[in-house]
Formats: sequence, C-alpha cells, structure tokens
Amino acid sequence: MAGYMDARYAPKEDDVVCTFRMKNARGVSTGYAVQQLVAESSIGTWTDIATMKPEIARKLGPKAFSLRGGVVKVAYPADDFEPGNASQIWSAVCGNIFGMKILDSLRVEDIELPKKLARSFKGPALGVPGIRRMLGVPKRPLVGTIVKPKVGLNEREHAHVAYEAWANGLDLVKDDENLCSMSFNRFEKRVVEVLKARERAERETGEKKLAVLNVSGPKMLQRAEFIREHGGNAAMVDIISCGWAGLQMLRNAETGLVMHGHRAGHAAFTRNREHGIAMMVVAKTARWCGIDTLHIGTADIGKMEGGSDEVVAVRGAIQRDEFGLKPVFAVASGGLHPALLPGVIERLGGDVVVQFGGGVHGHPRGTAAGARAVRQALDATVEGETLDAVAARHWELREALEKWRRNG
Ligand code: RUB
Ligand code: CA
Repeated sequence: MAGYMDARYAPKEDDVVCTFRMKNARGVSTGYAVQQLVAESSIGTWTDIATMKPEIARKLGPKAFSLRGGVVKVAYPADDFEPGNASQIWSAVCGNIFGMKILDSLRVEDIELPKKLARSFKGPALGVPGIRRMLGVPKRPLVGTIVKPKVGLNEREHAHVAYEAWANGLDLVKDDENLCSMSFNRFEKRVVEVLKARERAERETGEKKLAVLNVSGPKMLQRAEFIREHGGNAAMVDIISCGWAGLQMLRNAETGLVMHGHRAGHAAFTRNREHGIAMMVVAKTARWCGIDTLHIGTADIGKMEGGSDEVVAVRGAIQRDEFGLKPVFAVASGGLHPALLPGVIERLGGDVVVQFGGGVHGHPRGTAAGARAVRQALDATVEGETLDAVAARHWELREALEKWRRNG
C-alpha cells in the first residue's frame, strides 16, 4: 500500500492528473483514505495481495502528490488507461471510489489528459468552426428553440412549430430530451416533416438552419444514418443516458452531422459540490468523445442550477485548445427569455447557442412572434443597442419584455 503518496513527485508529461475533493469517514486517517482512493482507482484493492508484482507497482502505480484542504491531486501513468476509451477512464477514476466506506464524500473535480491520450480521441468533427461554416455565420452567437410541449405534438404539428421558429429568425430547432420515437410522433416521420420545414424556411429566409433531431437510444446509429440520408445536418444525443461508448460509436460513424449533446440527468452527480463528478469532467469527456455543441448551463441566469463561475470555467475548458481538439459550442438553455439574452452572452461570449423553449413558445402572440423577439434581442445585443431601444421599434420584443420582466 505504501508508495502511493509522494509530496515530492512532479507529474510526468505523460501522466493523467486527477483532482479529487474528499472527506474521510470518522476515525479514518487522511493518509489511509488517500492510499485507498489511489489504490481502488488504479491497481490495488483493500488489502495487500500475493499476486502483486514490484514491476506492476513501479510501472502502473499512481502518485498522490498534492493534498491541501481536502483536495487531492493524483498523477496516474498513462498506461493505466486505454487510449481512446472514455468509458474505461471513467470506470477507473469515476468508478468504485465513490462507494468506499472510508470516505464520507468524494467529488472528481477535474481530469487532465496528457497529449498522447488526448490525441487518442477523435474529438469534435465540426466544432465551432465547422458549424459556423455550415451555417454561414462567422461570428455572432446562435439562437435556437426546443419544440414545446416537450412531447405530445404529432410529426406535422412538431414540424410546423419548427418552421415558425426558423422562418422568424432562429438558427436552430431541437427536439426535447425525452422525445425520441413515440406512438404519437414517430422518429422517421418527424425527420421527414421537420426537414421539409427546414428546407422551406431556408428558402424563405436565405439562412441555413440546424435541425437537431434526437437519436438517443439503442437505434442511435441507424437513426443518425436516417437523418443523414434525408439531408439532415444535426443529431442530438442525451449523453448521460446514452453513455460515453454510445457517443464514441456515433462519432466513429463519421456521419458528418453536428453532434448536439444534451446532458439530462447530469445534475444527479454534478450538482452536489461535495460528492459526485463535476460538470467540468462531464464537459471535457464529452469533447473528447466528439460532441460539437454541449449544454453547460446559463451561468446562474436561467432556471437550472450551476453557478456562473463554474459554467464560465467549463465554457473556457471546452473552447480552449486541448492538443488540437476543436472548440465546442457552449449551449445555454433553461428558463431563458429575451430579456436574459444579453446577460448570457456577456458571461459566455460569442461561441454560444442560446436556446429558448418557453421563452419562445410562451410569447403572448405565439411561436413566430417569440422567435422574432429572440432574434431582435440578439441583434440588439450584437449591435450594442439596449433591448428597450429595440423594443420601442418592435412589438414582438416589447411584448416579451412586458410579459417576462414582470414575472421573469
Ligand atoms: C429548456 C430545455 C432544456 C433544459 C436543459 O426549456 O428544454 O432541456 O433547460 O437544461 P425552457 P440544461 O427554455 O423552456 O426552460 O441546458 O441546463 O441541461
Ligand atoms: Ca428540454
């Protein structure tokens, strides 16, 4: 067991460095807790074993090299991990260790890959530059909506809502996370109807549009292929319920589609700052696996939890250069309406997709007006005008501000 702790150890260029926040159980020494954490996430178990060999410990034994205020940093030899396999990385350092009785709580705050492991992942096929090229939108933030009600409309009704949103200024329309292929709205029929609507809206507006159709589930690859065959340009994956292997299999299919990552379920383990897996780790893993656009929160502005600092840090992590991986579009969604748009862009910058579900379809005059109000708010923000100044000229934005500023 000894030898896992070395305060003098300086991580090698090829090491994987994990940051853990941990609280020992009562009566458990910190040293023992760290030893167990490191052992259980790599080569060891709860007791010494006859089958262990010195060269295994030497070659594959990690080193806890920093311990400050309950935050432990551990350097793992790259050989502890399978190149290009996100599931295996999580099974090691986001696996058994959460259940160990010797810890009251444990949170994985960050995983930093060395170049050789980061380069073993395909990463985003398109990312920010590819999507901007696809849409012909070089700079400004993108705006989108989620068809609401979340489920319930039939394929034609769904496509009509999508048309109204695209035809009135939105760039992206997506399925909701729990809409896949239901008795009242079959996936294949929805794809055909939505892509017809997109084609009409593109013709009328002269703007390219993203149709983000939810492929989540055991037929993910076939459904993505169906979208591609019918001229679609984007697929949505519920990354938590579909998992990293699912995501990587879709990325390996090289469909050419934008891979939009919805994170429904993440808050089961990202929200608690003492126990679980930080959104930072989820977001970095999703990028390695090939996601092009990723929901990361609204930086404290919308309905979902997720403090501004953490969301801004996550946005930085998925957009900064990581050994050549393309930057990922941050997606801000949840409880947003036009009055909140400037604040989201101020905090998350320009490479963001700002999405409004209720904030479009809840407009007093319906989806088309709601879409125009969002686009008016975006244009105002990009051109440096105040929303009130633009609302004085556009009733759609004025009525949205009146409705939601009053009862936000
Ligand atoms: C938002 C919506 C999104 C969630 C996701 O709808 O459907 O799925 O907000 O949250 P509305 P997150 O705009 O009506 O709230 O992006 O934080 O995962
Ligand atoms: Ca949703």
